[in-house]
Amino acid sequence: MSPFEEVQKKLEQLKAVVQSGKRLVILGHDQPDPDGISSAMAFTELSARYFGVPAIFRFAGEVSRPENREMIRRLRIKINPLQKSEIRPTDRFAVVDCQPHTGNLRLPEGMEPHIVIDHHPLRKATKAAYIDVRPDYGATATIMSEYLLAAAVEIKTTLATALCYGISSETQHLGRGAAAVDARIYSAIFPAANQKILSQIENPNLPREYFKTLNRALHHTYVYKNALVSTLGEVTAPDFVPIVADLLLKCERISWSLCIGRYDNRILASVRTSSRKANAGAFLRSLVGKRGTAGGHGLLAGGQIVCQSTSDLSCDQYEKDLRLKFFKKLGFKEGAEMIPLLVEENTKMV
Ligand SMILES: [Mn+2]
Repeated sequence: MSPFEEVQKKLEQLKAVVQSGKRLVILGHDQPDPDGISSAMAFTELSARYFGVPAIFRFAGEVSRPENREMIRRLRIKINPLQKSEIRPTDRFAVVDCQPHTGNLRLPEGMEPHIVIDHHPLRKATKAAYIDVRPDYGATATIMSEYLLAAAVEIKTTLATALCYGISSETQHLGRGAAAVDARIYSAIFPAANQKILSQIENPNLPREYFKTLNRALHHTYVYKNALVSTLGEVTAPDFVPIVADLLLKCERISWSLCIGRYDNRILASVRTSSRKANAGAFLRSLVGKRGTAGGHGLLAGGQIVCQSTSDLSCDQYEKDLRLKFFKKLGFKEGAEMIPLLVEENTKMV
């Protein structure tokens, strides 16, 4: 019995949907990350080689994490937004590594995807002819790699390198949220990857703005018990928000971090936790409420609130509310004090 018997059945169902169109258009979430990018690349290959249907992938927003920029540069990956003019009536649409109507995916107006492949928990609003959502997988890149392996499509060096980085960055080297299947699939494709490029991607040069933002972050971080909040103000790239949230979670005795930044008339928020029982996605959605959107999974989440302008006073209020709600949900009592990360004496949060 083939280890991929289940996946082969899925391939048959997926084939019918892909082949009902003349071309497959694959879309990933905004501010594309390695998991989304490599998943889209894998699907493009699967569609062209196994289903015989040409495919393209498109992403909105920019790639700003230094590692991710290094990835698209070293592997020569082209990231472009979907233009209305390039859509054809015979296209089929697939969404990878996210789900529609979650606020981090720009779909053409009125468009519902035909295919959704993701590892975030299934959302009620998600509807498509083909849905493969596996929240027990650490990365969508693992799901897509499994399809390629089951279809016996050769995984060439560039794609293997992208998928390895997709899986490893999403799971912090097969730790965070990873399952046995992630390690198994990673091991299967790792020999085909370019290990030197993988290492270069993981250790990129960092722009000066990174250090400036970090400086600001450290000076605006407040701790209460096992939780901390960092407020960045305006950032020059949206990815600084999750970068800082990741970094500050490494602080000893901290198991929850929230980072807030402002970019393009939006408040961006990232939550990280090391608590295995937590559901960071639902947690951040409850913080943001009806004012914005948020999504994620157990240990990490991202969200946004659109403001008229980020210099708007209501923007300050939203940020204050987010910080207070975050601490309150984690047991903060009125009148207790939040302590700045960098100084010893108790100074009230501003
Ligand atoms: Mn992912």
